[in-house]
Amino acid sequence: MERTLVLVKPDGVQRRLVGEIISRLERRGLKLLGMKLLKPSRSLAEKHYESLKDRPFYPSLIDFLTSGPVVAMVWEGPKAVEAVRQTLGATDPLKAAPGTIRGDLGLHIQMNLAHGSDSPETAEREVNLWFSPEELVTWKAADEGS
Ligand code: DAT
Ligand code: MG
Repeated sequence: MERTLVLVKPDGVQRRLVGEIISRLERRGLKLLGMKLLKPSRSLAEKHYESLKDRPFYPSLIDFLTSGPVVAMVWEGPKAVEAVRQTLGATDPLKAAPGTIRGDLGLHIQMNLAHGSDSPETAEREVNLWFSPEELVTWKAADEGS
């Protein structure tokens, strides 16, 4: 089993697409372990996108991520990292396949609705950055085997 961090970015919250995005991840078969709404601090956003700090769009990306509330979530499942990235679609919504969140709901590369960790290692770092261990719940679904 893998865990991965998902953020509904400020554009997704402002467009009232939180439920739509959660619904798609639930229907994919992933399990929700933690969720909260918060307006990220600059420091949190900078740590989150640390690996992109030399890219020209980085200042604008930090401004965007801190511009309003986001919904941060941890989802679990087999190959959850890859499954979430597939359900999100390509970074640029114009290149994202129809049927994906970004391909169906977005047009703008920065306002691309949601974030998903890009590897199991990144996922571990990001889950620990956004959540404390007490904020994550381990539970068993009725349709899971023992
Ligand atoms: P992803 O969110 O698909 O993992 P990423 O980690 O490469 O993509 O980039 C993080 C975010 O930065 C991305 O969701 C949107 C923004 N971004 C990426 N490439 C960009 C570009 N060329 N111009 C503007 N924003 C960009
Ligand atoms: Mg990324």
